[in-house]
Amino acid sequence: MTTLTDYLNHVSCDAALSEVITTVTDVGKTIAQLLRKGALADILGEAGNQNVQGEDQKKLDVLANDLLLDALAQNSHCAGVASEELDHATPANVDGSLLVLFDPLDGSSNIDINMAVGTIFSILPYNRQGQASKDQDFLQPGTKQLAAGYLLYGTSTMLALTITDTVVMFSLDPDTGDYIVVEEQVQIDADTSEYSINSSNYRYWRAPMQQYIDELIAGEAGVRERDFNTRWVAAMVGDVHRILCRGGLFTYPFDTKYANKAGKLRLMYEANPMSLLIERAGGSATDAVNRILDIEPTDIHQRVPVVLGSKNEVNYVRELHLQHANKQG
Ligand code: AFP
Repeated sequence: MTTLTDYLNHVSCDAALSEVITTVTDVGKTIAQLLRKGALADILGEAGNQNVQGEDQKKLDVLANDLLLDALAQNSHCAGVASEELDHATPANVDGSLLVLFDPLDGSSNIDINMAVGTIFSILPYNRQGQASKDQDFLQPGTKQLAAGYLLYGTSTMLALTITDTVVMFSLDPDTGDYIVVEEQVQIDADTSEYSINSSNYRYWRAPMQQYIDELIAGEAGVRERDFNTRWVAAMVGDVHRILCRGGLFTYPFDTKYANKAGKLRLMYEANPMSLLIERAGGSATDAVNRILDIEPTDIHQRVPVVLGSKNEVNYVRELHLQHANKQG
C-alpha cells in the first residue's frame, strides 16, 4: 500500500513541491469531511455575494477557498496564491519558490444536490524570491507547471496527480487519512465513443462544433458509422476523472452566449492543470485548434474554449475546425 508520502519520497520530489502538495491534499481531507456532513454542517446554500467572475458564491466555495488560503499562507514554500474566488493573486511568503493556483470548489452548482464536486490545483515556479508575488508572476504557460492535480469528492475521495511524466491516481482511506496509490500510470485510449458537452448551448456554438455534435448524434447512420454515448457531470473534475478512467471527450467550446467570454472555463486554474493531466495520460487538450498548454496567458482569470480527452477524437475536432477555417478562406 503506497501512500502519497511514500510516492512523493519515491519520485525524489523537490522538498518544497512535496510540502505544498501535502498542504493542498491535507486541506482536501477537511473539505471531504465537510461535504460528507453536507446539510448537517451548515455548508450548503449561497454565501450571499459574487466572485470576480460575477458568479454567486456558495458557502462552501468561500470556505474551501479560505481553508486553502490559510494553509498555504503558513507553508514557507508558497510565495503566492491565485484562486477563482479572489480578484487578484494573494502574496504569501516572499522567500517561497512556488506559486499555487486553484479552483477551490469546482462544480459549485452540484454542492446542494449532493453531486460530485472537486478541487483543481496547479503549481508554478516563482522566480522573484525576496519580493512579494504579483498577478504578473502567475502568467506562465501551462507547460511551466511543476505539478497539477485534482481532488474529486465523490463516492470516495480521489486524488489525481502529475509531477513527472505520468499521472498517478490515489484514493483517500477514510479510516487512516492516507491517500493510497490505486493506479500508477493512468493511460487514456486514443479512441472513444463517449462525449461530454452541455448541449443546451448548441445555438451559441460555431459551425464546426455544431457539425461535430451533429455527427455524433447521427451515430452509425452518419459519417462516424458508430453510435456514441453522452455524459455531463456539470463539474469538470467529474468529467475529466471519467475520461482518465475510461477515455472520452470533454468540451466546453467557444460560444456566443456571453459576449466577453471565449468559453466558460478558466485557463490558469482549470484548463491548464487538467490539460497537463490529460496529456501526461496520453490524451490531447486544445482550444479546438491550438494546444492549451502553449497558450501565453494575459490575465489570471482569462477564459479559454476547451476540447480534451482521447487524442484521436480531439484531433478529429481540430480537423473539422481547420476545414471550416479553410472554407472561410
Ligand atoms: P461551477 O463551479 O460554477 O458550477 O462551474 C463548473 C464549471 O466551471 C465546470 O466544472 C463544468 O464543466 C461547467 O462549469 C459546467 O457549466 P454549465 O453549468 O454551463 O453546464
